[in-house]
Amino acid sequence: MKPFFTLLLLSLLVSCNTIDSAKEKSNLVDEKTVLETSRYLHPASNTIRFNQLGYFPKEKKIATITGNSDITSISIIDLTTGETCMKGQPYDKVFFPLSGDTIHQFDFSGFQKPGVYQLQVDENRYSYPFEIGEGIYDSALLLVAKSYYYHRVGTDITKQHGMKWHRPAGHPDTNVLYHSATGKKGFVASPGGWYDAGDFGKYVMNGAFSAGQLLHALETYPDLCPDGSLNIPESRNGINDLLDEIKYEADWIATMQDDDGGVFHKLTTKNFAGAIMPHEATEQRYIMPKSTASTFDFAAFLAKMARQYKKYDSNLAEAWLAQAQKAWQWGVQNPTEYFKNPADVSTGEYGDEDASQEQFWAAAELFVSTGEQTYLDYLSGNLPDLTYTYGDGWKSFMRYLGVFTLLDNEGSLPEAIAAQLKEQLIASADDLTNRVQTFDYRQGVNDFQWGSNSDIQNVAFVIAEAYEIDPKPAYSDAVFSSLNYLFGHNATGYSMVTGLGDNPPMHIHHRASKADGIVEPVPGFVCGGPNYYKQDANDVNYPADAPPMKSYMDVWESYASNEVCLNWNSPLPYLLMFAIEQRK
Ligand code: G3I
Ligand code: 9MR
Repeated sequence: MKPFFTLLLLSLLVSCNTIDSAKEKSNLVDEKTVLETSRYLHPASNTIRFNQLGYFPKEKKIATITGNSDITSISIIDLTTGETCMKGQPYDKVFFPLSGDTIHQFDFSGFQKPGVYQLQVDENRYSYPFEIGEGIYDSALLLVAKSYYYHRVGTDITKQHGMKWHRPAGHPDTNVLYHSATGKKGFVASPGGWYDAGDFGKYVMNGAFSAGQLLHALETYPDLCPDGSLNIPESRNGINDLLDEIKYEADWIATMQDDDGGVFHKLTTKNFAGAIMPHEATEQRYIMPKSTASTFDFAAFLAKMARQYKKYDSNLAEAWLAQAQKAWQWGVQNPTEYFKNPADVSTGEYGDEDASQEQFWAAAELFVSTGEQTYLDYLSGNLPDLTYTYGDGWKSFMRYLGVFTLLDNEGSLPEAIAAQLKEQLIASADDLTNRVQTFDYRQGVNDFQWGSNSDIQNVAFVIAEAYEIDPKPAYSDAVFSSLNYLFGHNATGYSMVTGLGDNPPMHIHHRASKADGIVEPVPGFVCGGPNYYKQDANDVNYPADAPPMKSYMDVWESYASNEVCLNWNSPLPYLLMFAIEQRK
């Protein structure tokens, strides 16, 4: 019975902590909230798939049970009493093309009583335990937002803030060499910021884009990661913790601008390091050439950041805004500086031969921050297409961010533009909601590319934004079912976030997690997810003829499906905040 009480205590701890209590919240971001897996009343089979974090009482609840054999009955067992509290029957068997599985589904939406349960399928198959309650996402939000702290470059991850994942500082980046392809010589300091992913590179495009998604969460839900909630070094400095964390990236990004206004694409070694700790990776790092896309992303992010930060430090906010305007001018004068790795460089390329989405985002943020006509003129003549294409992420999702910013400041827009943007956003959300309702596990993706988990979330992000304009229940259902996918209602049976759920990834492609000698990976990271194109150089033993949704392996070697990355985490705080606000 012991694990069982632990579970009860844990759920009490989670549900008793209200979102407005920053003090209590900070206690949640510690080891007690993660990797709590020894809590089954009956041994669980992971052939029963659902959201391993649980469900809000009134949410739609669908479990998917894989396997060919017929199922006659399914019950819900209350883990506090051991008693069966609901008995039902699944729908008829069907075949799921994306996963290649035959499945039954069980709809228990009608069951709304808060508590902790296991599903029992026929005589002796049991699910993982799951919770029904209003607090299911509270600690998850904090853990996921906190993950950026672990990416910090050039500072010790302390025991106080990093818990068992504390580690020495890596990469001071005080002596970074200009790569010869920049046309510049000598060393420069460009310290701080976040590591991009499982590798140690710092890439402006992805950093600025990810920080932009996080800032959008903060702008929309300013109270959900308040000061003191994340247990980071700046906690209790009077500034929202999520904003403090984003500033750590902004301070680095601001160093990446050349004197002429253009922005260097990335700061990396020439080749990826081995599986070593950050402080052991001491190869020379380089500033790589400028690019148009990075320059516009930089402009957008710093212009957005300036608005958020001005009430805390107006001088800094003004300096960022001036940098953003200078970057804009360079981008306009250099519209086709597309980045390609120099011949001696093989780190991530983040190549993008269409900077129009970055430019649109920059124009939107600059317009709202300055009110200047130039930016409105650009926007008016360049409204983007909002049809979602898989792979829309670091390369092109930022056009939506521009639209969200404009619609959040609708009053300063000409009416015709606001109307057109709304119409397009609703059309896009309708299309995406339809995809969610059609595909196997009710996720918005059927083409699983590198980082498919970010596609799953970005689809939901668009739908959640449309809900702000037109609160259709189908939209919120689609957001919830995307979260269900992410936390375990999917063909792999994994919750896709380290430290969350009963079956999270344990062997992510993340160098510190691989090299630190700690069994549990750094928590709060979303892994890339199924990738049908399986571009791993190494031998990864994907399941035989892995269908799209099963092209995932929880092994270090699979960087094409199991790496972690800034932009795969960055939609999640927003989605969890959306869900938390909808929980009643
Ligand atoms: O757009 C095409 C699509 O049309 C085609 O159907 C599909 C399958 O061939 O491929 C699509 O392009 C893929 C693209 O991602 C967008 O999904 C490329 O094949 C694929 O190679 C590319 O992967 C990128 C990967 O780097 C390799 O360059 C990922 O988007 C990108 O997120 C990832 O980023 C890396 C950084 O470079 C380094 N740091 C880690 C980070 C995460 O892995
Ligand atoms: O570890 C690298 C990862 O961060 C990148 O996203 C990925 C794709 O560019 O490449 C990984 O590095 C691998 C390299 O490309 C090929 N040899 C094996 C490396 C990982 O062990």
